[in-house]
Amino acid sequence: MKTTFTFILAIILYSLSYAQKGESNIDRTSKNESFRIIDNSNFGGSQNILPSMKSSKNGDIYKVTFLVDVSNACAEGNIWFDPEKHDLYISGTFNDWTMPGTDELFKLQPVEVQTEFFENWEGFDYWTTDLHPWTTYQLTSGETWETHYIDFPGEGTEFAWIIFNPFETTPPIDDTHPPMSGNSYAAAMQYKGLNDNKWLISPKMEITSSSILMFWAISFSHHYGGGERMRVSISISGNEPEDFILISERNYIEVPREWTLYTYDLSEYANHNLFLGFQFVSSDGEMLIIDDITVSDVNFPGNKVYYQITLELPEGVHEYKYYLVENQPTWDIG
Ligand SMILES: [Ca+2]
Ligand SMILES: [Ca+2]
Repeated sequence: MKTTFTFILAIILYSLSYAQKGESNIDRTSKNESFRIIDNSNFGGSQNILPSMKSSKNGDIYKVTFLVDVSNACAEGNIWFDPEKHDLYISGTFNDWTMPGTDELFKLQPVEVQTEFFENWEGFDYWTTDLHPWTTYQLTSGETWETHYIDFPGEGTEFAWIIFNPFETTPPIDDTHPPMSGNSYAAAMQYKGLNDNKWLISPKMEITSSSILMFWAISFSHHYGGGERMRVSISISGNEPEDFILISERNYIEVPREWTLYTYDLSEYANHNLFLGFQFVSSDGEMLIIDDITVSDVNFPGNKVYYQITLELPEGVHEYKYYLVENQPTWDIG
């Protein structure tokens, strides 16, 4: 009876998509507190309650898991969901709209959800050298070399890393130096001295046993000898250069003139909060370019708050809503 269940999901998803539009999720006639949704997502998706469901069938009963991201959920009365103070209940047609807070069977539990860290540098202003929430450090000082055959904003000035757009140089060089994705990439340029040392350090993320780091890098040119030199490091303490441990091979990698994929298994750092460090260490180079940095299966503690409940439901149409409960049951349903 798969088709019937599809119908159930359609109803359920309809209910959720209604919630995602930022409208009130419940009648305002009683003392109800429900979630209305405010779009305030700053990482990944575009809604701040992200519904996700898994189900399996056992006889006539479907086991349905409801998973919600309540990181930025706000209840009526402008009450922001606070995991320290509030509980989360589900109520609906399947429990005759039981008063939230009266039956522990319908209480959602907090869970950790793995997601992917991804940076393609498309969310930054072109030519900015402020890469927040990434951190940059410049351990050398002095102006960068100018490039003979192109001009671009900020060329020749002193900076650590820059968001470089090859479509907007004069002349454009997107044909010879295209990004791995989109319009831009992060780049470090050699300063007017030898043995450069410029760091690009990621936001913090919690590593799991299946986390893998992948990124693409390329040398701008080989005018000055070998490929640009890079070191890849991690820190499980702070995000200052001295906190980092080298994970790339030898003392440095020489990056080819073609886009090259680098992959590092991070599983040995599972359950640690970790920063990634990309270090430009060319001796007398030109420009190192990085794009599309991915870390699979990470947690973002303190950033995302997920709650989950699994219910056994018969075939049929079920409508439901989520309710915030503080201290005592939220409302009488008469
Ligand atoms: Ca120039
Ligand atoms: Ca890009």
